[in-house]
Amino acid sequence: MSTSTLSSSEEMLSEAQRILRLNDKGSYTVPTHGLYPFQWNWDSCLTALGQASFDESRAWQEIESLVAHQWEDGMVPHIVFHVFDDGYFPGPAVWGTGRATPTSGITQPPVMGLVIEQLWNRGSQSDALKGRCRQLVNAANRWHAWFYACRDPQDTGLVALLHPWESGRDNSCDWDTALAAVPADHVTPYTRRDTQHVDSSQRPTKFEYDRYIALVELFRACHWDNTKLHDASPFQVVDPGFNAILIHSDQALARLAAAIGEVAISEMAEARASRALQAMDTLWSADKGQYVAFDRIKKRPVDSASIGGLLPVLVLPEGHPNQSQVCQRIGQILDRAPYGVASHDPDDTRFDSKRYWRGPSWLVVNYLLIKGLTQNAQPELAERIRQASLRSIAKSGCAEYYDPYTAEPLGGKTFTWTAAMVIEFLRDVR
Ligand code: 9WN
Repeated sequence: MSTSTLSSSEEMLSEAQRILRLNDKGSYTVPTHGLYPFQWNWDSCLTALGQASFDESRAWQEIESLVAHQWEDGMVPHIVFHVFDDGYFPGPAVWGTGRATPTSGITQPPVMGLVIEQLWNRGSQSDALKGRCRQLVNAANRWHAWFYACRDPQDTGLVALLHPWESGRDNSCDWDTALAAVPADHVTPYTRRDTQHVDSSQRPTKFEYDRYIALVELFRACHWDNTKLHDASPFQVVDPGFNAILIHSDQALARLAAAIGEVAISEMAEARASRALQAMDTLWSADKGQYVAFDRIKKRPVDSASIGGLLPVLVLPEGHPNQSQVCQRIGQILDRAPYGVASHDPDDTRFDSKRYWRGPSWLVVNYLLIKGLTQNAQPELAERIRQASLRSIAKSGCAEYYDPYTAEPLGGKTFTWTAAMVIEFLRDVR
């Protein structure tokens, strides 16, 4: 039923629950069968929001099964390869991280903090769950501390991404210039799997993939030593979207830790968040009227207006001078397309409404924008995004992403985190 019309909230909800169950492997959920046959970090955390609506314990378990593979240094990896499957490239042998259960060696947007706060606040708050919550609060705290220790060695207050996949917005135009400078002449020959599942016009190019793999091979040669990777990496980009998610999660962690009596963690999270929030304004571009990424290798701002530069709406405090421009930009992008917020500036010549993160609308991003806009007293704009997202679902089912002009379903189908977001978006109308 992935691409047929869903005409009512009830139908959407039942399709979303069907997909969460379809992709459930028992203790973790795959994003979709075939294209992504393992556990992905931010997918799983956001998936837990949907699972909580029908099975609270299973929702906590989804995050626990990820955190069970947290590295000793605190990093929570972006993929856990629970069961071997050769349908995905790059698999465990390419990563070569040497873990008992193989994992990738990079991370992903830290949404865990904001998700566990929601699970706790909305849940039964039983004694048993409090113990489980405490464990995840400690894990999130270690992970967030790891970011500032290993991805901000100059103590700027903001963390860098060392690989485009860490952003979760893999081939956003934001990474083009930094990625182009990554040497890729000696990449081991490989066969892509993604383009065997999805049309290549919707996926990154070979030029980009060569560089993705070159970075993995370089980090593997550094034995995945996070005390060395930042300085060794030819790709170091500070992304406003990623940093906003980290700050927002630290703010959530501070509240949640306080609520369950973890006072020291609450104070640490609060201190990290307020310091990073101050540093965020170094990424403001008056010219573009939004935040932009910063390339630490080239030592200059990145000339690219993507959705990443609008995600700071998640953390802008009331009365912040950039608040109205950020909200206005989000509204302008939404005015251009009826099916959700495009992931890139439609006026940029690189905009592509069908290719991965270079234009399509993603429900998880729409969700984060809605959260930010709601906090920023913009309920009408938030509601427009929610309705646009639901229109995509009604027309095209739970796809990985959508053409924002037509709602054409793109990428993988019967997609887990999209289904979870549907449940989230329907909470208000059920
Ligand atoms: C690489 C699973 C993941 C998402 C990312 C999305 C895509 C992987 C890929 O799929 O990335 O991590 O192979 O393209 O960009 O955000 O977590 O859904």
